[in-house]
Amino acid sequence: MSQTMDDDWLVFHPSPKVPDLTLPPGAVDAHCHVFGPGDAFPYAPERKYTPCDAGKEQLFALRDHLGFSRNVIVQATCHGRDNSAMVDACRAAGGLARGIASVGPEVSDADLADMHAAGVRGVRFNFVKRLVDDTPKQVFQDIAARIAKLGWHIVVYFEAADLEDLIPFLEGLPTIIVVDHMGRPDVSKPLDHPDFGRFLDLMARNENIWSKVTCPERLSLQGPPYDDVVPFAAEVVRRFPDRVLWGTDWPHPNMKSHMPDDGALVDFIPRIAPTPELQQKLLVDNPMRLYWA
Ligand code: 0GY
Repeated sequence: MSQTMDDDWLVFHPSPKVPDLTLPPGAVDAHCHVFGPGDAFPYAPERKYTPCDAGKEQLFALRDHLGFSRNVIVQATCHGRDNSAMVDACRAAGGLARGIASVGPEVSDADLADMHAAGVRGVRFNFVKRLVDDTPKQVFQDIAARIAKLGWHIVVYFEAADLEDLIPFLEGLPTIIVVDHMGRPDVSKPLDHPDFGRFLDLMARNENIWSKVTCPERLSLQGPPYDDVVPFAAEVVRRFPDRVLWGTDWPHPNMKSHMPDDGALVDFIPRIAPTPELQQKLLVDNPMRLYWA
């Protein structure tokens, strides 16, 4: 497969605004990625998309431009289980980044220890069919048992329609679980729709389940300024202020409708976390507890 980016690939915003919101000192962008660059870190043969290059220097420049102090870099599926670009970025960040890896059953204990030393603190289990091939649950359960011993946690990415079937699996996992993008609610449905209720109930029942209140640009049907996503994210923050994380999702893989301005995304935060106390938990206290304690 060619390493040239897909024809319909949207490249990240070239000059995001400086946010109107002044982020609290020590704020963490807790969901972002690096892509390659492909010359140094080739994309995986099994990938479902080929992105533009978006390397660590560009990520760190964005961090500084927006006013963040730290990053949590999530392994992107275009790199498969080759975590080297993400690990390289974590090492280069000098303690200012943590990582989330994708691993298979073949990963050795020595590899896990190396990743831990670089700053990796979790693995991602991905159930989104357009991004990955199916992995048997037993494989995930075996990985979960191994990484639990390192004090790592599990990030899960799934579509809202798949949550019902996943609940027994999720409730059986032994670590903290962080759900990407609120489980991708259908924001055309009302806030009290049973589908979103299922997700809120899952969080209410399980104190080890956290949520990223991320990706209004991905969930919105209306587009900027993402008014239709506000009630969903605000509800999760209101009900679970000590178990929410926020991130840019830079460089925004697979966006088709538009490319968000990352500074405008930061300005979305006060709409879902309206007080300084909530912003401090969302942006500093929660990610620091989970990733840097
Ligand atoms: C996200 C969302 C997406 C992609 C990935 O690893 C990935 O490829 O996470 C998506 O396409 O929805 O969280 O970045």
